[in-house]
Amino acid sequence: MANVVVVGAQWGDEGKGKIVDWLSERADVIARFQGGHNAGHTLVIGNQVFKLSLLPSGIVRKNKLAVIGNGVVLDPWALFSEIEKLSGQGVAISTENLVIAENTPLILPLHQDLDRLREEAAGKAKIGTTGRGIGPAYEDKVGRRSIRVADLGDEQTLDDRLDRLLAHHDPLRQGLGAEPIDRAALRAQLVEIAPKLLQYAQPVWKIMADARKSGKRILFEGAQGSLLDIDFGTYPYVTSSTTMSGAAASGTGMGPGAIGYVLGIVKAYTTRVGSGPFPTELDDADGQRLGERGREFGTVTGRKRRCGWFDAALVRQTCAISGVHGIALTKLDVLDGFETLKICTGYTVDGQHYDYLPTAAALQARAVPVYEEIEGWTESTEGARSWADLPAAAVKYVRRIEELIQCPVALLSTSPERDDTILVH
Ligand code: 2SA
Ligand code: MG
Repeated sequence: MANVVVVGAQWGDEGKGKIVDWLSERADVIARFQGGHNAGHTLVIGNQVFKLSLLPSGIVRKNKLAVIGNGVVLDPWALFSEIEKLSGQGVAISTENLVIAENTPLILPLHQDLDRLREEAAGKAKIGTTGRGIGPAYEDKVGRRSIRVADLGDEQTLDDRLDRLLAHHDPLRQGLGAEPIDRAALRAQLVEIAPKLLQYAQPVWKIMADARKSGKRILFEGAQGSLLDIDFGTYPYVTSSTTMSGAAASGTGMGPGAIGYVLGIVKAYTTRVGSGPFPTELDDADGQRLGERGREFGTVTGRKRRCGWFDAALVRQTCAISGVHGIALTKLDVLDGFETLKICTGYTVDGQHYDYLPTAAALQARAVPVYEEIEGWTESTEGARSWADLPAAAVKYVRRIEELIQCPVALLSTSPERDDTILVH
């Protein structure tokens, strides 16, 4: 198996968790390279359900190395509460199976404050963030004032970093009507958590290089989705990291040649959480039905997801940008029983046809989807384990998606159970 990057090809919640878990059985190293605890991956293994936010999905398997790369923003308190929760479910986490890049920037309580304060102040223009402090933490990284994992090892460095950080945050908070930071309390919290966190800190780039040299198989686990990418997503209604496959290399400290195969995870319809454009969104009974049958609620925040028809134009676009070699199509069973299905093939904006979603917000707002109708099926596809188990109309739907997105379906997932996965090619 080549080193694989898994990315969500839509707005997240495509069902990456299950596929990553399926692949992690075949990998030695499983790495997160972007995002933070805004991700929500649900794994169903036998009768156990694991909900992960920050830790790579491979952590639930024995004899795998889970890696948190420098491209992630890390909330140490969220990390330890997740570790605790998992250990309560029988998953042992130690320095044997988890390493964290020393140069990973931290998410602090002040980032969560700012995230929340800004969203409140924005009113109707809010992004609809997960409130985890992701955006403010990345701003500080790029603004060169983050506290990074390694900084916790020396109190003088920590003090210097705090000076710089608070010089920026205190006035910002003041402008939003919040109290200045209690520096002593924050410092004490950091000093307290430092030894716990530092035991996991490693030069991850070196571990990755060694893993590669010794022929270990690496799985890069993307979080969120391509349309939430900071550059290529529906800006500004995006997350603050690069969610495209290219970030796997820079987010762990490897060259682009380390990536052998890019697997895009694609849901058989479309969902999005939070605000922003969504051309194929359905406000009717069909949308309601997709949400109910698909149990479309956020893993992290429990928010109801917006639902709509499959948008082939958008997926064609994200597959191109991430260099997707093949897709895993998930949740096909949610479409069981629809008489007719629609697939968006492009858009019309002011009478002009587009085979992609234009970048300008004003054009996006006026984009009217062009639909192709396709016959539905009445049979259940839930739990199908081979191509032959699928009704002909479902096969036709899948094949049409492949044609439209110009990318082959490599895996088909027909239920949250890991064994209900069909290997197509
Ligand atoms: P943020 O918090 O700054 O990253 O939010 C910015 C936008 O990115 C969206 N976003 C997500 N969308 C779907 N799923 C995400 N993760 C959780 C999950 C979500 C949950 O996988 O279930 O539990 O609600 C995720 N993370 C970020 C977010 O909705 C904003 O549109
Ligand atoms: Mg999710």
